[in-house]
Amino acid sequence: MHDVPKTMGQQFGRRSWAEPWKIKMVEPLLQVSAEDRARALRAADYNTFLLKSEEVYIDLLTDSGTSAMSDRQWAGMMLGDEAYAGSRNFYRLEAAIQRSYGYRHILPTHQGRGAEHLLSRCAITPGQTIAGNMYFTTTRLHQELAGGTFVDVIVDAAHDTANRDPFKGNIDLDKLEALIAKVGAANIAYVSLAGTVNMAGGQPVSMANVKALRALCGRHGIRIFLDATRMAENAYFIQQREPGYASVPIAQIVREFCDQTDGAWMSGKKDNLVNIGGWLAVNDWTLYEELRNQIVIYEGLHTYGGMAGRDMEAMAIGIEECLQDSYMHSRVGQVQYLGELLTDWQIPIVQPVGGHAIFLDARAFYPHIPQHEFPAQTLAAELYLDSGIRAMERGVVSAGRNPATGDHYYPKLELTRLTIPRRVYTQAHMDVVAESVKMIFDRRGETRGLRMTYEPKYLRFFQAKFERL
Ligand code: P71
Repeated sequence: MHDVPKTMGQQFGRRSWAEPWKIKMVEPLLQVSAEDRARALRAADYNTFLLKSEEVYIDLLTDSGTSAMSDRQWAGMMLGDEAYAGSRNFYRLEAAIQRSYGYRHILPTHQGRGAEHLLSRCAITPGQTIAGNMYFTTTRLHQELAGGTFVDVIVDAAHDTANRDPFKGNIDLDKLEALIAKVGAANIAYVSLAGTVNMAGGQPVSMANVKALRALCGRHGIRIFLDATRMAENAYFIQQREPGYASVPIAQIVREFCDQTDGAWMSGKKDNLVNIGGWLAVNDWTLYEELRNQIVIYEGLHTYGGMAGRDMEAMAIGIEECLQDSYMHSRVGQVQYLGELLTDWQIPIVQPVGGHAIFLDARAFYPHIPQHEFPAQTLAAELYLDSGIRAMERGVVSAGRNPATGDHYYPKLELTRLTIPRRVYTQAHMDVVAESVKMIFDRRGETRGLRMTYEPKYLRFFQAKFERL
C-alpha cells in the first residue's frame, strides 16, 4: 500500500496555482550521457561558463536573456522600425519606461552593463565613493574603472544565509550615516541601490527602507540610482510581505518605489522578458545631456543605443507583461516551489527564497572544502556531472580580487545559484533539479575541491580554469 498522491497545493494546505499562459512552441532538450558529461566538464576546465549549451540538459546558469517571449512580443518583432534615427519603437519603449518606472529621460543600451558604464563615467568623479546594498560584479567593476570605490552598506542579515528576515536587501542606514560622516557627503557619488539583491540571493528592499533612504540622502544632497534589473520581482515581495501593500498592484508598487530615486539602469534581459537589451533613465536634464553625449561614443545614437528597433519593441511589450500580478505570482512561485522542496529535505539554501533563483549554501554543503578550494564552483561541477544541470558559482571566484592588495575577496556568501529562466521550464523540470541536488547532497562527504589553473584579469569567473584536487 502506498499513500494517496497529493498535489503540491494539497501538501501545503492551499489551492494550487498555475502559469497564466500555455505553451505554443517547444524547443527539444538534449539528454547527455554521464560519460559525455564527464568529458565535457573536463574540456570546460570545471567552469560551467565554458560548457557548450548543447552539453547541458536543464540550463540554470542564469535568468539573463533566457526568457521565453510571448506571442505578442514576437508579433512586435515584426513591427521593427530599423531607421537609424528616431525609430518608432524607441518612442514606444520610452513611453513604456516613463509610464511604468516613472523616469523622465530614457536611453536604450545594448544591455545592463552598457548602462552601468555610461552612468559610472558620468556620475562618478575619480576618488569618490559609491555606497550600495552589496556589490554586483559588472556594476562594481564599472564603478571602479570610473575611479570610484564601492562600499557595501547592506544590512548584516544579508550575509547570513539562515536569517529569515523578509527584507535582507535593505540598506543599513546607520552604516550609510557612518560612511557619510567618515568621507563626507560630497565624496559620495551616489547610492547604488539594487531592487532584489542578486548576490545576496535575490533578496528584496522594503518600501519603508527606500523611503527612509530617500529622506537621509535628501538631507545630505546624495543621489540614489536604482539597479532596476529585477525591480518588478522586488515589488512582488513588497506586495507579499510588507504591511499595507497586499492589495496594491505590482505596477503601482514599482512606480512608488522608483519615485524615491533619481534614476535607474536596467538589464532588460531579466524582468523585461527579452533576450537582449537594457536602458538607462534619469530625471536630471544636465546628467541626461552628458549621458546622451557619451552614448554616441560607446553604444549608438540616443534613439537606439545598441538595440535593433525590433528588440526595443519586444522590450516595450515585455515591460507591460512583467508587471502583471498573475505573471509574477507564477514566476516567483516556481522559484519558491523548488525552494520548498529543498528546504523540506534540509538542504542548505539561502532563506528566505529570493525572486529569481535558489542559492545553495556551498559552505554548509561542503564544510570540509576551504574557501580557497572553491566550494561553490565545486558544487556547480558536481551538479552538472550528476544530471547535466548547469548552475553558476557565486562565491570567491565571482568576488575576484581586491585591486589595491591583489588578494582574493573572501565573501561571506559562498553560493551556487540555480537560476530559473522566465516562462521556460515546468514544475516537472523543477522536480528533476531538486532530485539531482539531493543526490549530490547525499554524497557530499566524498567530494573534493578544485584548484584554479588560469585566471583572467577582469570578471575572472567567466573564463577561469580549474582542475580537481
Ligand atoms: C546574471 C547576470 C548576467 C551576468 C553578469 C555577470 C556575471 C554573470 C552573469 C546581470 C546583471 C545583474 C544586475 C543586478 C546588472 C547586470 C548586468 N546579471 N545588474 O545574474 O544581475 O546586466 O548582463 O545585461 O549586462 O546572470 P547585463
